[in-house]
Amino acid sequence: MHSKLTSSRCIISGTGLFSPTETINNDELVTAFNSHLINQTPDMADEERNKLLSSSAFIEKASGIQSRHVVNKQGIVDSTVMHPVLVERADDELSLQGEMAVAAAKQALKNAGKQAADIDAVIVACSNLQRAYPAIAIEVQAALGIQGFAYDMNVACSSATFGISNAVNSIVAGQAKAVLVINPEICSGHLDFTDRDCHFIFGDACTALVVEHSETVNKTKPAPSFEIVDCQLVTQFSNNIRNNFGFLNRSEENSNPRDKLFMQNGRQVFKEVCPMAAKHIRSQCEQQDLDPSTLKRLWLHQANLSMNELIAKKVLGKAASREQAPVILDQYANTSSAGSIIAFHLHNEGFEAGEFGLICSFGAGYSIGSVLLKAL
Ligand code: CO8
Repeated sequence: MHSKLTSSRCIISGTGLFSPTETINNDELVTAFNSHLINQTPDMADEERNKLLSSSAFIEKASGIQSRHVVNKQGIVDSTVMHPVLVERADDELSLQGEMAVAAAKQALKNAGKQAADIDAVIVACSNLQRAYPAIAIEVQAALGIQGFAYDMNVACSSATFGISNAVNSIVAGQAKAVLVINPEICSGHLDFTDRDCHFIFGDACTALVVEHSETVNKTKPAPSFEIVDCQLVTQFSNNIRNNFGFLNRSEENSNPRDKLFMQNGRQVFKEVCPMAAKHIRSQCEQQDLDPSTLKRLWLHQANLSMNELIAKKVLGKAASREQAPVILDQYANTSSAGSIIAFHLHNEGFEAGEFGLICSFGAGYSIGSVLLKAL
């Protein structure tokens, strides 16, 4: 049982990031894509085929992405394979997703000045879970030696912000004093590297945050503290980002293998999600009596550079500098729910006490989650 805490202020007290060591730049990815296309279309006239080739120039212009971290490079850049190649692990070994989660979580614990014994809940929140059960979160809980409870959850790109909101609710409800929210995203596993429209979009990474009660924060920890002032969540059904992978696939006869991987109508997503996200943030600020132009930093979901520039401009009322709206998608690509947290982890410096910043994720569902933070 927990001792009674006197108020219910929740703090992000430390963050962690695990980046796989292997990276693929646009040229390497495009070479693999184009070689695969040439191998698949031996009878096509060059003139016809040239129209179907991918290009680094397009990728950087359309998305802002230059490179991405991946859990396995060799399989992805081999034009005869075109997907990550992984070795299946025995049930008594730590899973790959568990391994990424443990690495990011250890860093977050260190930055928060916490031990495993100080944590009483683990939430693994991400777009793609490696297995149905037992929960990756429970495996991570055991690997770290944490007591209490753990569960997995999935709200696609908004998994981290919805996870933070759940952590706050658990703390306010008295179920937990300190929660680890972990986002192990292996997006390369669910990406069709032979589809020109999306082969460049994603990368792999894992982030972790310690969310805890204000009264338990370690005063000598290395990381800055941010109070969670408000979490706002919204969802609105859309088929524009969809993945039909699921446990009934085996039973569904003649189903299409392509839609068991990531699919999107990117243009439509862009058009619909940008105004939704900007309106969402502005209305959250209004409810908090906060002028959105005074937000010191916007840690936005990292899917597309133009999308972020547009949203930041609509929120702040003028074009945002890289300092105001940090960009990490150039080096990480879209890491789904980890993206906004990577931006927060790498760019949370320079705050005076009382200044505000905001984490906002947006993506499949559609789902939007925004977390208003005040520097302490
Ligand atoms: N190389 C060269 N040309 C290309 C390529 C390529 N690789 N791809 C497309 N083209 C061509 C097209 O054929 C088209 O040609 P034409 O004009 O002749 O028809 C032209 O380039 C323009 O194509 P688009 O209109 O598709 O290009 P856009 O400018 O719209 O850019 C983007 C495409 C980058 C996809 C852009 O639309 C975008 O980023 N949209 C937003 C996407 C987004 O935010 N999605 C969120 C999804 S993430 C999420 O929610 C998490 C899901 C779970 C993750 C699962 C892990 C896998």
